[in-house]
Amino acid sequence: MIEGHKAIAPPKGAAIWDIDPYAPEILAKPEAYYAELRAKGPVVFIPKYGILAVGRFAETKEVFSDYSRFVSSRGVGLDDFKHTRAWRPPSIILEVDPPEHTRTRKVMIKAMSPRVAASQRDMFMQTAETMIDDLLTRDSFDAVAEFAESFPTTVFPKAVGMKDGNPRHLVDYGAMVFNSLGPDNPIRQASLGRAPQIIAWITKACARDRLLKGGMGEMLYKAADAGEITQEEAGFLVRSFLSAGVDTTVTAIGNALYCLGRNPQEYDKLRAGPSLARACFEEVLRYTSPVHSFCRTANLDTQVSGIAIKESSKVLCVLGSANMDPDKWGDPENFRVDRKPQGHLAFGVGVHGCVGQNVARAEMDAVLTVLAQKVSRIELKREPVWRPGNAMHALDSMQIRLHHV
Ligand code: OVM
Repeated sequence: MIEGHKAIAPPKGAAIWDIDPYAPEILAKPEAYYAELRAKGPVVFIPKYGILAVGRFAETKEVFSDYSRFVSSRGVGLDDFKHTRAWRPPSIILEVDPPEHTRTRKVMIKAMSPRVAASQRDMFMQTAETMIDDLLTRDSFDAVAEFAESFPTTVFPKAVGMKDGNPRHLVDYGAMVFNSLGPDNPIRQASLGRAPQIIAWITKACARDRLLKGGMGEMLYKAADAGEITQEEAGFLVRSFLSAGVDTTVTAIGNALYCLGRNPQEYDKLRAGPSLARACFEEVLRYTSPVHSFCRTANLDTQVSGIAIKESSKVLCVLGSANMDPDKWGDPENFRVDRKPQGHLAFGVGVHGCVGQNVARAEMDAVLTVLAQKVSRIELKREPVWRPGNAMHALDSMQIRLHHV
């Protein structure tokens, strides 16, 4: 056992690569690691953890979407739930397989339908306007703490209908959930170290009596009233909102400001045609892959691109690398707001593909549309600093100035 999973032997024909994909310097600056991973072969063996890794577009998509061979129920991080106790009761949507997954997913699809996302649009727009108006008065500020974190932690609790939305706890809980997917390294330890207090707060916040009528949280309890899920399951699905809805959108906003600050000519294209906001977001997702990797576990002996994969193998699916594969994208290194990168893997793919993507897109659409209206230039005041995360590729700090139109 290494890190809560069964270490496998190198499969015949697989490249062996002595690297730690969870080393902080790689997580902070992953581009060279992505390129080398793709160059090594379709399936690569990593001795440090006794796992496999895929980073070419085709194999990453194959492993990530084939839920019958590559299951999520054994955990989507390095821990194999068949051999190790999960650090929290597993998610009843992320960490399950069909057919169980289908029932809970259906309830979540309804709670975050395009119609629900559209009904939040005015609130998202008003918040973006107020926030950006205020930031325009500042000489410079940290885009992570004062924009990327503030926007989702303001609008998301409202969309869910939380009576009390503690921004610090929401951000820290997201970090716990995503960093727990890696090995037992200092990154994971630092996040889980804050666990007991935050878990207690999160658990309380998921209860029905903490949720306002009309929010997405209450919709889950209504699905329970209708017999689609149990009341207890409704609470767990609210927990999924809070696990997956904050850190992801915080990261996406920071990464968007990074892309647009570094590529002023692309930002000018967005200003000239604010209807590019949606396309711009997809390109930010492809180019920065906020969720850079998730695992699957082989549930049987199988093979991928001619490489034999043994039952119990953990497969690290490097979404960030697949989204930079030149065989798929041609010129992946160029950030182009009008690329429209159909089929990028930043939201995953297949039955587990991000169920909140309508809400995420509505939030980003508001942020990018208001930026394009009010801001002529996003000036990076200092070299941005990335924050190593076991599953998330996020900024730690980025001093910027927003200029008036
Ligand atoms: C959940 C959950 C947690 C993290 C991520 C996620 C990307 C879901 O608790 O269901 O989806």
